[in-house]
Amino acid sequence: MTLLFNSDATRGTIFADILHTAFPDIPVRIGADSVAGPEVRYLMTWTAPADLFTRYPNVEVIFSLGAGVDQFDLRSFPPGVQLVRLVDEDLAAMMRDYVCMGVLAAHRNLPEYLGQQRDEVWRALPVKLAPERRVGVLGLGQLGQAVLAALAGFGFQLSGWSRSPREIAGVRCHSGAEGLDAILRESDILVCLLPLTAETRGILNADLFAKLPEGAALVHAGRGAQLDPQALRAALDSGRLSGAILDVTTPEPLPPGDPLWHHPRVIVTPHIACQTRPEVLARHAITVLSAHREGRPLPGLVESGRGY
Ligand code: NDP
Ligand code: OXD
Repeated sequence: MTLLFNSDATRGTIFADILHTAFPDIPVRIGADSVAGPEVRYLMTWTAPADLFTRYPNVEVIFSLGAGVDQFDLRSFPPGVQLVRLVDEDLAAMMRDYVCMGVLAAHRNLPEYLGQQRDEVWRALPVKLAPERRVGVLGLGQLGQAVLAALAGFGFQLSGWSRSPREIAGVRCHSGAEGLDAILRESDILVCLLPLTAETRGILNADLFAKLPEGAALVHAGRGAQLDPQALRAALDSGRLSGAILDVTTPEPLPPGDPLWHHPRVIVTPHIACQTRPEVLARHAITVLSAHREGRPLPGLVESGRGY
């Protein structure tokens, strides 16, 4: 019946206190060494050891400590073990803020101006109004939709892309492999908020960059393995792309000396678009555990067939 919070004690203690008020009958243990594996029924973790299911043979629900679940090998999940990703309004709000910052930075030529500042160059570039700029968002899930709702307030022309068809007011929606070219054609600023799956690995590549309008910019907050960094550098150097704001890289941390650190039109942040606070993790766990007890579908349930 135990819930194992397999992460740091600082967050774990706050998490355990909040969870206890809702579920006093579920003991929370913090850290992998704090409990015998067979006692664990609920596991909250970011990392997924190779021996996950021999170590925790009685686990029923695994909670990812984030929205992404690409660290888990879904094919290894025994029948009946459910995986949930983090779904929460605070997470969506953090991503909304980050992507708006990135889109506005690209819209107002910040990558170029930062390069100019380093070179002590005082040179104005033409200014466009938001309605003259097209922003395309890859991924129309909890995060993509929150981002689009906020970007609408600036007046950008908006498009989105998902696996299955979606309808979002004020957004030109495209879907499936056949919809990808269409969104690329109409994205002066391309935002990537896709989960990492077999289909999306390496999707931000030379082929994709070639289909964007000349001088487009990239805001990437999905997963590092979706981006081909050499293709990005080539596209920036040839002028096909004007700038990139990257929150995720491969590997992470980006190693010292990696060319992306010093590219004049790249802004790198250390995977901080969203941070998972213990209060948010507890709120999410309470929602999921309530659903689990009542036999309802779990919020954020990952479908192994789709990989996210
Ligand atoms: P969701 O599962 O809610 O949404 C995923 C979206 O991507 C859906 O619209 C889905 O389509 C679409 N999608 C998936 N595969 C494909 C495909 N092959 N082709 C087209 N569309 C596809 O995820 P979230 O919005 O919660 O999170 C998205 C990702 O953001 C996470 O998986 C994680 O990698 C990243 N992330 C990064 C963070 C950071 O700090 N940088 C923080 C949090 C998340 P459909 O609607 O048809 O299902
Ligand atoms: C997440 C992340 O997936 O922070 O939540 O990347």
